[in-house]
Amino acid sequence: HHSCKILVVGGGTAGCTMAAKFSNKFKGSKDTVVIVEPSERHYYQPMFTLIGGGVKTLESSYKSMEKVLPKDAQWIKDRVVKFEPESNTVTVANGDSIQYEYLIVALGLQLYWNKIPGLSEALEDPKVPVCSIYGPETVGKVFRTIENTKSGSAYFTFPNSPVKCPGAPQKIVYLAEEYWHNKRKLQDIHVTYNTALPVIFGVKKYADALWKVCQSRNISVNLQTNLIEIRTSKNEAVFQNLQNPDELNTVKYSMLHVTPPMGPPELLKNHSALTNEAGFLSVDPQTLRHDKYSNIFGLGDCTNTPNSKTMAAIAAQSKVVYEHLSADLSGKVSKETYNGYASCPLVTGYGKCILAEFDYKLQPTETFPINQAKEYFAMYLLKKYFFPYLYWNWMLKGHWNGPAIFRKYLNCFSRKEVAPISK
Ligand code: FAD
Ligand code: UQ1
Repeated sequence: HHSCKILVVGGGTAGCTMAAKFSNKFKGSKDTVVIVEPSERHYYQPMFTLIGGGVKTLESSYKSMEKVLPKDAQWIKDRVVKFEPESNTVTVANGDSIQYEYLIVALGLQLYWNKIPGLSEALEDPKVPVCSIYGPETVGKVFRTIENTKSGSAYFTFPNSPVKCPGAPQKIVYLAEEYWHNKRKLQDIHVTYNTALPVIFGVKKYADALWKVCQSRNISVNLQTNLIEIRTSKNEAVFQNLQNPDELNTVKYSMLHVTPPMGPPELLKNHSALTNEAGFLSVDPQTLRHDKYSNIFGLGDCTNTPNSKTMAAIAAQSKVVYEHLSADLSGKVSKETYNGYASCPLVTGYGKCILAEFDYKLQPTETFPINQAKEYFAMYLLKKYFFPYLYWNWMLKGHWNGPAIFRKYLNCFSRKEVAPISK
């Protein structure tokens, strides 16, 4: 039986960042901050896109969990199996219970591979040209599959569910297309992006730019088209027209890149007092405090807030949770609010990137004094070199709250409309 002041559940992006912020605050007292996290490895998931494109290695995407979790926090290497918010207790798999004063829930999203019949078997079979950048255990097959594709129809999917980094399913389309272009294979390969969404991207400014990218490169885009089955032995994929659900369309693929359905972790779905109907943790979208239990906060991919589920969002959210929880501890009230900021570096090729930044209202909230809907080499360099550095060295150590503080100053140099900074 343990007890602590602040219990952090999940040691991924959001959990590790929060644990670092509070360990920095309470230096040296090991039972103040406790983290429960079962994994041996901590992955920088944005790297998976570039691994799929053959630009980076899997080894460059992770570090051992022990090295990244803050030294001044206690790590319990186990998984939570039960929440008892009425008695401020959680239970872990080995049966131990942990009592807390404050709980931070950062469980991320779960990938539901099994929701698509045929998918898991197809991914595991090295001879089948079906792959996915979404899992650490699946991403290694992606670039090999792209290299081995010499003709036929290549399909890329976006599922009918919330997705982390909703730009990633199409970034891999652009990398694969450019790879085949450079290898002079494109006359024999037709590239199609089938998305369950009614739009190519949620923010109009960037959607307009992405439509132009697809048109100029002959990439077919089908909206409201949802993958529901894979028939591995025949290289067939079945898509459903979401506007007319009776209409099924079977296609033959020479390559299939799947973004799997995602949702809240099973564990949260079993605790309806903590979640909304879909199973996401119910928090106030401005303060990230739980709707019902005032000593619980949540951030990252597991919450019901309607921002785009990205690391960039977590950077901004982490400051808000930190300020509110710290204010509680000292009997004060914080006015800090989260405006839904999220960012998505939309890699459109080897050396090109549209850096989308926006808020809850889906208004562009750009950091740099240029039109970020354009493709830039500099943004690609940020994605490839700077963001990973920022992540491991600043964010996971509790020192990165997103680019909001730069936005105001950098935009002094432009005449661009700037959305107000949440303060
Ligand atoms: P995670 O980091 O997924 O962490 C959840 C943690 O909870 C895990 O460590 C897990 O082991 C742990 N856990 C699960 N169950 C339990 C349990 N029962 N008990 C205890 N712990 C548990 N974001 C960007 O900003 N820019 C990008 O370019 C970008 N690209 C991406 C590309 C891809 C292919 C992917 C997959 C993601 C990308 N993202 C990007 C999104 C980003 O990686 C996520 O939004 C972010 O990592 C989510 O952080 P999190 O802490 O909420 O969840
Ligand atoms: C960001 O802050 C961040 O978190 C570390 C990312 O995750 C990898 C991002 O992809 C982006 C784009 C940001 C936003 C940062 C700037 C400088 C625009």
